[in-house]
Amino acid sequence: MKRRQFFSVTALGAGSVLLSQCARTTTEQTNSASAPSGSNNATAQPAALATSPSVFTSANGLLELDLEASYQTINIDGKPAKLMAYNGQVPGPRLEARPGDTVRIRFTNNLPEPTNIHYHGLNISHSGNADNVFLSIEPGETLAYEFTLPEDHPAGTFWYHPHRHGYVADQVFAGLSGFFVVRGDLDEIPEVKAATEEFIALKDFQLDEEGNIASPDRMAQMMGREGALVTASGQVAPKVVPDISFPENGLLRLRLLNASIARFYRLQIEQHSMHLIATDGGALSTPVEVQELLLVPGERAEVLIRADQAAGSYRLLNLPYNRGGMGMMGNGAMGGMDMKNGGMDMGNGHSMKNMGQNADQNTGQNTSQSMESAPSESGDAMPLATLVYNSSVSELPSLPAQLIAVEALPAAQNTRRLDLSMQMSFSRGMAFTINGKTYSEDRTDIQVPLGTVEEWEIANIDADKMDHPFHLHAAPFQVVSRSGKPEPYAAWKDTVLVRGGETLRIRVHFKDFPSKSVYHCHVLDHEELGMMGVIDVQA
Ligand SMILES: [Cu+2]
Repeated sequence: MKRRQFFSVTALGAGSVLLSQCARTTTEQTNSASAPSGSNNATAQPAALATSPSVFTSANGLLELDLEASYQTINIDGKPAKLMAYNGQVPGPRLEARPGDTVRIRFTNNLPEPTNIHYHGLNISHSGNADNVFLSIEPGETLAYEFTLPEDHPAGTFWYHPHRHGYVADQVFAGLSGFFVVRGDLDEIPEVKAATEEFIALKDFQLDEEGNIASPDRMAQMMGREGALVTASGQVAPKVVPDISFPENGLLRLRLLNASIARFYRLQIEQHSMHLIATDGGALSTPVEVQELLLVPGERAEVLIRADQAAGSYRLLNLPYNRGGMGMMGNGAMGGMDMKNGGMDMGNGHSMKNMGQNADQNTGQNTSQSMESAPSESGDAMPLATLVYNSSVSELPSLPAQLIAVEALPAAQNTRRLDLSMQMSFSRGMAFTINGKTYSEDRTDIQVPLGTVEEWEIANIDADKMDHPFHLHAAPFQVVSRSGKPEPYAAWKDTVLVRGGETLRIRVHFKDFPSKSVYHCHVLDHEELGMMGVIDVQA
C-alpha cells in the first residue's frame, strides 16, 4: 500500500476523495467512496464502507442538513451487505458545530421500522425535537430536529445514533452512527492545533450468507453481540490495515469512538505511549500518558501520539479483552466447553466455533460463519491501522502542558444506589435489570430537582460477573472512585465501564436541562433486554 506523506487513511476502492482538513466555515458535503450506488445504473458496484464520510460544518452559527436513514447495499470485505445507513454512508456523515450554534437536522426515516436520533454526550435539551429518546419517527416520516448548543458547551468528540427502544441494538449493529464534533477551546491550544487530526470509528458487523445482518440468537444477545467483521473507519481489520502517516511535525491526534454495540476495544500502539487529552465530555486538565486504552461501547477518547521512535511502521493494535459472563455455563468465558467443534447450537445456524480465538479474522476465512459471542483473553492482538513515519522528525513535537480545567463538582446533596444485574427467574426468564426492574417507559425511576448535585453508587452485582458500561443521558458526570479507590484524575464522562463485581461512585450536577431522559447499559443488547431506567430532572 502506497504511503502518503501527510496522513490519510488509504481508501479501499478507487474514486475515494480525501477529506479536506480545513473545511471549517462552510456547510458542505464531500463526496466519498461510499456515496450511494445509483439506482438507475444496474451495473453499478455497491459502495464501500465510508473511509472518509461526508462532513457537515456549521456556518454563521448554524448547522443545517438533511439526514436520511435507509437500507443500503454496501460492500464489506468484498461482499455486498444490506446495512442501515445515514445518507447512504456507513459510518454516517460527520457533523461539526461550535458552542452556541443552532443545529437543524431534517431527518427522514426511510427504514421499514421506527427510529429516532440520540445525540450521545451533547449537553442539550432532552425534550421536544432535541435529544428526546421518547420520540418515535415512523417509516416515511420526517422530523425537524432543532437544538442549540450552550455557549459554554465543551469542545469534544460526540456521536449520534438511533435510540428508539426496541430497535436500538439492531439499528446500531446494522450500521447507524456518525461522529458529532464540537470544536472550541481545546482545538485552539497551540500544540493540539498543530497536530494532524484523524478520526477512527470502531465498529463490528455480523453478516449471514445472503449479506444481511445476522439475526441475533438469545445467547448472543445475552452476551451482547460481537460481529466477526471488525472495522476501523470503514476498513475491515486485519485484512486491510490502513496506513496513517504522521505529519512532518510528528504529532498525531486520534479521535476514537467505539460505535459497536457490545465489543470492547483495548487499544495499544507498538512502542508508543498515547497522551490522553480528552474523554467523552471533553478535555482533561492536563494530558495523561497511557500505554493502553480500553474503549467500551459508546465511549470516546482523544489521544496525541508523538513520532518519538525510529522512522518506521507501528501498529495500532486491538488486544483481547474478556467481558466476563457465562460463568453459570462454564468457567469465565466458557472455558471448559468444547466450542471449536460447534459444541453449542446457537439456534440460528451459527455455531460458536472459533469463539474468542480470532482465528477467522487472522486467516480471513469464513468470516461470515462464526458468531463471536464471548471473547476471551486467549485471542491474538488484531492490527487496526499502521502508524507510519518515513523519516525521523528533527525536533520532537512538544505536548501541551495544560489543557482545559476540569471544574471540581460541588459536594453532593443527595446520594442513591443503582444495582446492575442480569437475573434469571422462572417467571420472567432472563432479565437485565437496574435495582431489580426492567425498563418501562411509563415508570419514572429517578426524580431529581434541577440544580441538584448527586452522587450515585453504581454497583455491578451481576452474579455472572458480566461487564456493564453505564451511560447517563441527563448530564455529564465525573467518576469519584472505583470500588473505593479514588479516580486518579478528573474527567468528564457520559459512559463508563462498571466491571463485574465493581462499585463505582459518580458525581453529577443536574444543572442545565429539566426533562426526562434515560440511563442504561451501553451493551445495547442489555439495554434492549431491560437494563435501562427513566430519570426526570424537574424544574
Ligand atoms: Cu450490560
